[in-house]
Amino acid sequence: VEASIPEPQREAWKKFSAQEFSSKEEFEKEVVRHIETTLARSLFNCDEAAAYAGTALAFRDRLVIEWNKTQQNQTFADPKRVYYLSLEFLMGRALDNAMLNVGMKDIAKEGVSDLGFRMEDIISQERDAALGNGGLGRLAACFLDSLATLNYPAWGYALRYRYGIFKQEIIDGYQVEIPDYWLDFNPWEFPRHDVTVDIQFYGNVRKYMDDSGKQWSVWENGEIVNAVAYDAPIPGYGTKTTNNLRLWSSKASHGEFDFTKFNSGEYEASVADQQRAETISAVLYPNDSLERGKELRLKQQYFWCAASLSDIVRRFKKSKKPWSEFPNQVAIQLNDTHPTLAIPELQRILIDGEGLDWEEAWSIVQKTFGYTNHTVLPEALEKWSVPLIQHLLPRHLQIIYEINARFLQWVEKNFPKDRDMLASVSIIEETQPKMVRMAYLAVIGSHKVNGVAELHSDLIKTTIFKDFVKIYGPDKFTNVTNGITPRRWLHQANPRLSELFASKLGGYDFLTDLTLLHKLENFLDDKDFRKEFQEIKYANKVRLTKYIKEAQGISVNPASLFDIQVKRMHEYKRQQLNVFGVIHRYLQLKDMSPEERKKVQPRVSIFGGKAAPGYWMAKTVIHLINQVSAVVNADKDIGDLLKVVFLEDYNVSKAEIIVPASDISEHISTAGTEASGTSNMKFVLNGGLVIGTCDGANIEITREVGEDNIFLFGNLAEDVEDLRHAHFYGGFELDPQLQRVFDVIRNGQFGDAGQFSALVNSIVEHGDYYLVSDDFQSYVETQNKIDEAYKNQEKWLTKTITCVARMGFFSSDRCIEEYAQEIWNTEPLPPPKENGA
Ligand code: GLS
Repeated sequence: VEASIPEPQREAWKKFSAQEFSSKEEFEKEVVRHIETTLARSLFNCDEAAAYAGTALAFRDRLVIEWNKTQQNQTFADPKRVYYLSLEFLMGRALDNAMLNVGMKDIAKEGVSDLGFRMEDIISQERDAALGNGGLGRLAACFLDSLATLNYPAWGYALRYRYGIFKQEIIDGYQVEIPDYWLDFNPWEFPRHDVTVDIQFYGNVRKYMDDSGKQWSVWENGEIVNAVAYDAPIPGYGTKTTNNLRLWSSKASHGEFDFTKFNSGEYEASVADQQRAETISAVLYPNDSLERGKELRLKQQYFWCAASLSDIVRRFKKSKKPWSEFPNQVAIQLNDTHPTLAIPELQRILIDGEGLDWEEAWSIVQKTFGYTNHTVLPEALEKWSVPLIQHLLPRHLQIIYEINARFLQWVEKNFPKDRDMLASVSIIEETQPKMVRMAYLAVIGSHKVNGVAELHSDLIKTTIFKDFVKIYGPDKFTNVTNGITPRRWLHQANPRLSELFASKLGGYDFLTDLTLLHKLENFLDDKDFRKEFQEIKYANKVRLTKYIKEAQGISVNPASLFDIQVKRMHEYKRQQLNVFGVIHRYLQLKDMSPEERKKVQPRVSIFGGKAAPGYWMAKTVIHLINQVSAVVNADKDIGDLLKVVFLEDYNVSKAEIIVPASDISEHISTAGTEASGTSNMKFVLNGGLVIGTCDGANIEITREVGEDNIFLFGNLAEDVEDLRHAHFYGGFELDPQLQRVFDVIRNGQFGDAGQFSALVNSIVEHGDYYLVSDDFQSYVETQNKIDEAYKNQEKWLTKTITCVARMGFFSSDRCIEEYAQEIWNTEPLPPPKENGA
């Protein structure tokens, strides 16, 4: 029974119900109250950290009030809800976003100034919520912003990692990983100790028949771990809708420790269970596009899926609707295969718990789930060993086998002549040990499968899911090209540019309809606009210049061309191609006469990104970049003509400084490997141009901005296989310019050559899988074209403004509308009009 206040007493509640601050004075009052009472500090010991805390708590109160109203409204209306299951949400900082989304930043800025602080200092006190690795996790964060902004009733579900992605330090040129304990002070979360779910692992399955002759399976004798909910409010922009991100934390089911053991003096053993349980949600696995098959990771996945589904099912059951209504009330999106266990888990709940028969349950499951694929890289496709699943989740393994058996029977019936097909589409891979192919299970258990950019969505249909297209037909597969939220990636990261656009377009409507930016093309000849646009870019470069000096101690000239590549370190993303290009540039500069050097366009090459701790080759590339940086930056001969910077610990809040400062950004993956990429969109939206391969969303960016406004180079996806083949069988001829780069590396010009031999050999001896040698020449030529183009600043400016004007398509609002229509079949639920409003 739900607790509820009786009617006569409700008047008192209404009278005293919490109110939002609406003026500067009320805001200040809230900040001071929180500093004095919540934090027990005073004006005599209020530092920037305390001022941040007070400000954050004042805004948190506001969000909670709206959060409560949103949830109440949704409970009454009981619309179809969207649940976005993602193991990663790379949220970054929340305060600035909250202030801008509720539209109170200006008031707050004046308020904190009255209290003796500067807003920038306060904002920079906040630690990033870094519960993700890279693009996949940041996409999930952008989607939450769009879902709330567009008033969709939607929840995110993830894990409350005690440690987010590690902090990166560079020591002697090497990456060192430092744990990120981010929960010291987190004003944005609400523990919901009343929302605790029992999660079972291990145990056995018992079958029995009830009096009516019905067969049941019971999963029993397992180990129980508790999942405790922690909620974070997600405010929409320009709307009162405030959605929920629910993070699960693991806890031992018997409380702090085992009393029996404690009482018999076994103190260590008494807490061991507790620690083992808490380990489940302790740490985010730091791999991007790479799976490692560790038992703890599988435990995380099940723990999170089971807790989330139990929550979703409980909410559905409150409505007392029949089970057949479940898919009309619930849409669950699987962000990659990480939550695939939700499929057998829902089937288990429906048949073992609710007594539905298999067919009825399975039809509900398939209608409920949608699956987004984010990569075709073989090393990222998840497979779990059958013995491991058998041990950890015995009932789920039975269900997976049953799903597979019924699916294969159906395939056999419909494609009787195609024997190879059965083995190739089976969920079970017949290796030693047998493996469960999670992507196949996700395809079979969902009603729609989508890729994240056009090329990628085409590729999945012709490669990894080819046979499934034959089986289900092409309509099950669709594309939703990724997008980014203009609130964070324009308005928040680049406030001056946003303001300039608002002044020209008559307000900030473009922040919720990014296609309105097309009207900026009307101002291409407006001298004031152009001047202001250019000044803002320069100011952003100055801001980054200061940051580079502060963080890395390197002085760069903001008038140089800023060439930026920031993203996870990965061989397929080819930071090695970039750094080889930098070495080539350096060698050319060294060859030049002083006269020739005068004609050179000065450039700063900026890198940033984390390597997975176990990814040795990616770490080697980081090391090489840092060695090159040390040599080049110290070369007096070269001066400002070339500087090389590796920015430590790239994350969301640093991206907000880096992205607005690019002239050129690099998106140079081997064609066919980068599913989409999303930073490409962010850089262009902020008035930078792109050098890129015909890969992922670069292709659609080209379609939108026009070929003249992007620097494309390199081989096409369709030629990659032949080129790889040729490396092995056609002999290998190295581009002479690249040969020279390798020679100087081998001569030890950038430190101990032995350190880099595996990197060089991966290209010259081991088949150059990522086609660095094939693309090197066109990469270098294209960089030269960029130098030339940059010299004509007026033309360059025209290109950048044109590009920004044509970025409307890449708003995550457009993505969410596509998901809502094509996959979820859901409608927005706008907040009710307030009394008198
Ligand atoms: C990724 C892809 O590698 C990116 O290209 C893509 O933009 C992102 C979001 O769809 O997903 N897949 C992955 O495993 N990590 C990613 O960033």
